[in-house]
Amino acid sequence: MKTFYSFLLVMSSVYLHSQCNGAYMAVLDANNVSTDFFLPEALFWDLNNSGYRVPKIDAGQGVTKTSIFAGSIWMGGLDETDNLKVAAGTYRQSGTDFFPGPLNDEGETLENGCTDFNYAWPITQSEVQNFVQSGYNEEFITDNIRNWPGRNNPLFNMFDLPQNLDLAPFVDTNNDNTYNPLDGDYPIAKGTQNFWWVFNDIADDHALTNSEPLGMQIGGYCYSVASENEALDNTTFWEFELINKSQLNLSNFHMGFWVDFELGNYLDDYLGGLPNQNIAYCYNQDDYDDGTAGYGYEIPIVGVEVLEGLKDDNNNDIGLSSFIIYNNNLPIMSTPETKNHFYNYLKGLQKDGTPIVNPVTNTETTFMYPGSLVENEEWSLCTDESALISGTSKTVLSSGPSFMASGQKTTVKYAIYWIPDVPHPCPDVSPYLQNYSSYAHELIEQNIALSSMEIEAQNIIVSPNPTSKQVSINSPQQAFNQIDIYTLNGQWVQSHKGFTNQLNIENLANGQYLISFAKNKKRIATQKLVVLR
Ligand SMILES: [Ca+2]
Ligand SMILES: [Ca+2]
Ligand SMILES: [Ca+2]
Ligand SMILES: [Ca+2]
Repeated sequence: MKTFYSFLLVMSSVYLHSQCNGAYMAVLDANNVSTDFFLPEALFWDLNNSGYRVPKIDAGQGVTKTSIFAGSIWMGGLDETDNLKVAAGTYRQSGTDFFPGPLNDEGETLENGCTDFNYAWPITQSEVQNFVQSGYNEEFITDNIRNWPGRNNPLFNMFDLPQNLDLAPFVDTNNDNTYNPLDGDYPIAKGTQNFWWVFNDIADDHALTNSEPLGMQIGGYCYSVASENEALDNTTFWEFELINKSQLNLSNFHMGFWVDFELGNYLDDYLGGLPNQNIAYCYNQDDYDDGTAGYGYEIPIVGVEVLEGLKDDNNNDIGLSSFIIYNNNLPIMSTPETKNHFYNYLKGLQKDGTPIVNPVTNTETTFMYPGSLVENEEWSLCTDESALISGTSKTVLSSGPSFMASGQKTTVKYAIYWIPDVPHPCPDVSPYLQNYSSYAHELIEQNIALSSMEIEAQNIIVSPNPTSKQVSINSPQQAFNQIDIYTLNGQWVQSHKGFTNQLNIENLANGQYLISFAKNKKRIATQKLVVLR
């Protein structure tokens, strides 16, 4: 475990008092991963030590190994006068651009927002399931359900909840746009353990990028799943709902995930990317990860996938649009200092705005080291011995460019995979990461069902319901192009691609199901379907 230089900590603590910074640390630890995150934007560490610990071990069981030192989010775009606005987080040496609390509909911070919202609200799937299965019995309203900061929650008693703001996500059972567990509403719990928190980029000066603020509200949501499935048990999920609460549209908007990987001993770490799989990853330079911090001869790989990126003009997912590596050994890829440097890295350019050139193909690219590690003819750190990559390298996975209209919401989703004991050096990483990715995508599909009846609008009418053999689907606007049916436990049972107004369900056993409608892979409605013969 690498410890951050203490003189920088002294500096940052000065800023902690002068800025409206977050000062709350949460721990996500439901499965084989235990990770700290320090609100609002300092992910995977406690502002001192690396805190993405895998495997999770109890005290006295040996030396805790970590696989990521720190992470955060970056974003940037142009306002209507082409003024560049950037917000980013790194190590907080000079501070950060992000501050706790939501914004009101005028895009302003709230009184006490910085202190009231200096908290990550936890919720577990089991407390939600117990409440739902009890038939919304009041006795099953736990403190976490009671104090979930859903819109206009009348039971909330931590502070005066600001009214008429969309805050933490919930299932609105009675569709009245108010979170009230007494009406059977309940928090969305996608994982065994989940946290929600909210922050913005306007409550104080942008100490990192010196940029003017974008006027963005960001809802953070992370979760992990305790599972018999090794892949899910070694994965964590991180989602950010961005709302442009400024009065200005933003064009050429990019969203980045900034990661300082640390594979055990950080001094022998290598990095690469899989553009077609929306993944960047860290592996070990050689077949032995040295020292007490190292993983020894059983070396894992760690990958980050952009599960859902920003959308293009046709609302298609852009996914991973660039992957860059920077460190101070690389003159033209050194630590960013100005908002333009941060933005260039978000666009997959070099620090000065010139393109990256793949030295093997001699073509311009936005992806560094995208080559297979087992092909000698591709650009990777296994072939590029001249690379000045070191353990102090940082990576930025970016998605863009996109348009963020004033008032627009969009959500980006990331998964982090930790795959144990992958043969080194130069591992064939793609199949391993693909395997983990398939389970993550399957879980996302199941979440569609588990978060269930959250949207019953869209004028899609399923009849008859209950039904025996066939249902008619009335959707005058042809609002969907995929149907999926799940059990109430979230197990997928049937799909139909494309629009239809008749669906055959005679293969389904008697029981209750969730029928989910999606347009271009984005769920738009879920309803309960009862099969009875
Ligand atoms: Ca309600
Ligand atoms: Ca590192
Ligand atoms: Ca290492
Ligand atoms: Ca080594």
